Amino acid sequence: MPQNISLTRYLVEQQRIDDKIPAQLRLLLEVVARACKSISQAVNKGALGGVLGTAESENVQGEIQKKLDIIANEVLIEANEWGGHLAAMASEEMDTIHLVPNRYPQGEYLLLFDPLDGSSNIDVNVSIGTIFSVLKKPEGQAGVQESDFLQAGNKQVAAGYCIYGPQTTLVLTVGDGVAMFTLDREQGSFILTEENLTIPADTKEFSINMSNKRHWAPPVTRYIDECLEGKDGPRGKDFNMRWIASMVTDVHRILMRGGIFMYPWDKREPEKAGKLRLMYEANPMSWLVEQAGGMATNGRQRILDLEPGKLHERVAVVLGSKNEVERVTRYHDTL
Ligand code: P6P
Repeated sequence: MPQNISLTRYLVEQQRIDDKIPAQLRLLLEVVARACKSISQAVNKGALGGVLGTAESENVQGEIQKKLDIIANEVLIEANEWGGHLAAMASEEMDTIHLVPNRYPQGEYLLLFDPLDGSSNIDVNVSIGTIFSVLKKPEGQAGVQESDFLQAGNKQVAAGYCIYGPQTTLVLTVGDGVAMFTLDREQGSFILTEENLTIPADTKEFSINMSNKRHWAPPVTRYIDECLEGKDGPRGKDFNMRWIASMVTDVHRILMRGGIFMYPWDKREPEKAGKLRLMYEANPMSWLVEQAGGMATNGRQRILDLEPGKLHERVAVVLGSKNEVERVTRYHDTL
């Protein structure tokens, strides 16, 4: 691994090599990274910064917002408004899209984000993160409306997350593999620490909230039961379980060492399809996982091919080590 390659140098070199990163997209990614550095500072202050606890308000999902949810959302909005690279933004924390104010130049990109995923972990000092997805504004139209955001995940031009944990780490794809950058707080810059992250096709580690077991569909119950039977059952090997209840952290573990992450369909709210959001959680994470050689479905279909009907649409998620995700799909096809 070449030493001390900053995010900026990486993006410039990637742009020079295959022009996958036009100048405006490079600017967008650098601005998002800078915003993540500010969010990391606020998260790391914790109680000392008076940023813990709830904000006495609800988001569009009907969830009580944490103070840091709102801070992170505002940091991302303010950082991205003036650069001229964006046409509009969408966030888990906002009912509808946020247009770039007329006083600033309009760009050709659409930015979607979950500003602080894993909020329930904020007050107990467990890793959380920012998830982002970049789409292009449809060609040849002046303004932007919410319907312009309703594009399948296979239309993304960039996707990534920043995890605020023992290290602050930015993980990014522009469609040419997955790169990881670790924040060097002395230099104040993200330094390339892994290129071409690869998810092993097999695993012995599953990630699911077991307390929901009685609500799952039979194929998921069968898959998890077989994992729990271990080497005495049809799988012939023992499994381990991890559930951090912070998607960005569970998915990061899978990108680093393999595994299968599941937030499946649940009969409690059948019309919602699942808990996680398609546009700014499942789509970016699914592209990252596929770019690292893994697989991502809703149990039956490739997540990146799903056509969204609304901005805050939810979806069932099964992603990670390819052979395990394929097994879950087979069980859905047979049950
Ligand atoms: P549960 C966090 O609130 C989140 O949206 C994801 O980050 C995480 O995977 C999931 O919800 C955890 O849900 O039901 O286990 O609390």
